[in-house]
Amino acid sequence: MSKKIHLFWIIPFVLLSISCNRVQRDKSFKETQEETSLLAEQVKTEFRHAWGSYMKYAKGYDALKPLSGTGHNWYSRSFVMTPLDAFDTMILMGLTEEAREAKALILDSLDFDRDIVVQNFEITIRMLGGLISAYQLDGDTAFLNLAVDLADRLLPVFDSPTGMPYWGVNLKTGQTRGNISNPAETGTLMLEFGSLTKLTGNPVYYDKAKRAVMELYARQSDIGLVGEEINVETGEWTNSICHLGGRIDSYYEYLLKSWLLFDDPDFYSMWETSILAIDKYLADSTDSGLWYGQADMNTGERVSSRFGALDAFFPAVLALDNKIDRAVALQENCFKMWEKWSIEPEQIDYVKMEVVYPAYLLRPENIESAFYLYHFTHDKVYLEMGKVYLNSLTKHCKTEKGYAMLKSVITKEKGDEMESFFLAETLKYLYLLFAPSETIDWEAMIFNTEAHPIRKTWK
Ligand code: DMJ
Repeated sequence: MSKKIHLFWIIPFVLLSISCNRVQRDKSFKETQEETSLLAEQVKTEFRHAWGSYMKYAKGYDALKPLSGTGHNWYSRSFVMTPLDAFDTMILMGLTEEAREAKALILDSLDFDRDIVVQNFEITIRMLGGLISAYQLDGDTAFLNLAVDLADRLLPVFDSPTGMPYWGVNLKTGQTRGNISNPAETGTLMLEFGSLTKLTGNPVYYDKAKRAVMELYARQSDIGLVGEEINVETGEWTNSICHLGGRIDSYYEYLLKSWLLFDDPDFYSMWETSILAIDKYLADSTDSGLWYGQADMNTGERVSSRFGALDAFFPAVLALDNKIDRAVALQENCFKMWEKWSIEPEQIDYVKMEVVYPAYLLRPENIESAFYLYHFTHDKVYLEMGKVYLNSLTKHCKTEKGYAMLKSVITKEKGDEMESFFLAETLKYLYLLFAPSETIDWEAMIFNTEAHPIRKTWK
């Protein structure tokens, strides 16, 4: 009897509290949704400000100089790098008019028949990647034709004795330049060249880019690490420090992503052995949590506790490989690195928590990792991080004529540069963090290292 009375009172109470919780959850979900859509709109507004400034002060140039209000080209003629890098962000943001402007600039002025030596890596990730994603999103075969023309002109870079690419090539003559390269410049070509093979049926692009990766991987040390610099003619390492920062970073990123995009098991086995060595020798569990430092590729001995804005891509890669706990732990520190100076420096010493190199170049990686982690965990902490990133950018980098890099995150002095990746990556990832999850079809696409989405359905 007493049990019955008990249940009589308890059950309605439980039901009531369940329904109250649901109401609260629904309400807070709705509030979050309303807030995130406002934030997504705000990012679009900032994007329009940056793009509008480019169109006003630097139309037709590679990049905007946001303090002087002028344009800047990488080489003797423009490759309209900003419009090409920004085009797919406009499509994802639904900015139809801006996308029309960018498309006209690209198709009216881009041709690669130029007597200019270009850097293979940057041209591949920004332009070849940009053209492939533009073709897949927009459907205009003019983008694909440009991509094929560009890739054919870049192909001579692979004609080294080892098959690892030279630093650069003359787009008209095919003359190559620069025998000292690094893992990032050697191993970050697969998504772009491989996709072109899938889209054209011509195997040459996939085969050459894959051989370059395999040759590099074959030269990793006995303990499974790579160095920072390699001679592509002799195959000898000229610098033996291993880390996750610039010159190595996207080599690791592409081992995993090439597996995910092409289902080619060779890439997964290279990634699997590499991540074991990374976690054994680079990972550093300190009092302040998880970091990844620098080690000698042959001995595994730690050589420094440096980490920076570029290394901050790694939580995204860990999350993509379903290593969520490590990704969460590392992202916590990436965010600390951002918060401590109200915006992240290029490099810090994570043991002393001191700045090593104070610039902020409008880089995306910290934001990119928060975006991946929000997708995989749905933890609102990443939306909170997103708000901080957005506030820091508008507070410290926004100018009347665009967005400017910082020469120092300590003094907040601005520099006259707005890299095209600010529109390709930084604002794209920030927007996608707040945008509805359906904006991206995670099953069907992979972002290249410049945040150009590549669809694996090959249409
Ligand atoms: C971009 O060009 C790419 O993300 C590259 O992998 C690293 N550097 C910049 C952004 O920081």
